[in-house]
Amino acid sequence: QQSRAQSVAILGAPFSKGQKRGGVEHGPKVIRDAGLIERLSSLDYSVHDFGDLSFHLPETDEPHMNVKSPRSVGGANQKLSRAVSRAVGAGHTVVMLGGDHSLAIGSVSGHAQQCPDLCVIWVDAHADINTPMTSPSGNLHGQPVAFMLKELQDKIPDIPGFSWTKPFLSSRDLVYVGLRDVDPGEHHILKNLGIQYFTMRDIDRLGIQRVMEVALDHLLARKQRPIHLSFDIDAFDPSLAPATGTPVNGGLTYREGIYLAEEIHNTGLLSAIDLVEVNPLLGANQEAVEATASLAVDVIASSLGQTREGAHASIPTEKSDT
Ligand code: EXY
Ligand code: MN
Ligand code: MN
Repeated sequence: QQSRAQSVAILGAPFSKGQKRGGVEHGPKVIRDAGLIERLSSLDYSVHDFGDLSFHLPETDEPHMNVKSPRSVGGANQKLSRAVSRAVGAGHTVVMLGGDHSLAIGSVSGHAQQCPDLCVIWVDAHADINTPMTSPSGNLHGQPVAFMLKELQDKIPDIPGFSWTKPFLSSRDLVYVGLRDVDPGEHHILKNLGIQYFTMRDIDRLGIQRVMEVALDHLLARKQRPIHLSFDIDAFDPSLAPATGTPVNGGLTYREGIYLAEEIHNTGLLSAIDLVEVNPLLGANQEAVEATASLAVDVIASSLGQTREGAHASIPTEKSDT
């Protein structure tokens, strides 16, 4: 049914300066420790683990207006953008392990350099679409989408560390799933730009099956195009993903999250995944951390073709068989 890319590139991005809580830079390690490489290898991919990027952080990084750690976030994303672009250009499906969600600026922009017609599915409790003006916190992990959208170009001031980037995504090529904590300024942007989004309430009403059908139709009906899945682990209910920095009650169930991932795989168009905001220092205990990391692995594996019905190696077709 679907054509599978032959190779997956794993890129670790141990970075936390898009928010205040330490520990999210250890996300790549705990996700690997939960068995990511083995799981993807067993799906028949050739897995290229490029290890972790090393980010050189400036010694001082004063806030610019309200924006915190702008040079650190800008510089890390510039480096990540180049790495993702290179990996996509080399023919890999890219799996970027965060780190906080500000990393999507680099990840999606690097992907877009190779695939200018890509679309984005943003799975998150939060919309991450504050501009530096609307942000209540100044944390850049609540703002990455604003830096991507062409329609918000005028709303983004010059910020130190960000001169390399310019907006590349149309708001109609973005869909959200899982929202339940949206700031007033973000809600205004979502409505004003007519962005397609599905809150947890929409999932309650329609079911995840219908939500994914409409979401994928919105992105793909006009044209088949590469998909960038930006998956924030806090989209899941905190009972399933406790080890994360900004948990919000009432999130995705395990089955909703896996169904979503399976449907994205079934398009045959997935080209890059971000898996972000796993913070091993925030779990109540080791068990909570391992559950969160294992959930991250399940989402990535399902997005890349792991099925609940099982699978077997392809059998040579016999001419007389129908
Ligand atoms: N909307 C809030 C802010 O902008 O500060 C919270 C953002 C949390 C972002 C998390 C990672 O998705
Ligand atoms: Mn997020
Ligand atoms: Mn979030």
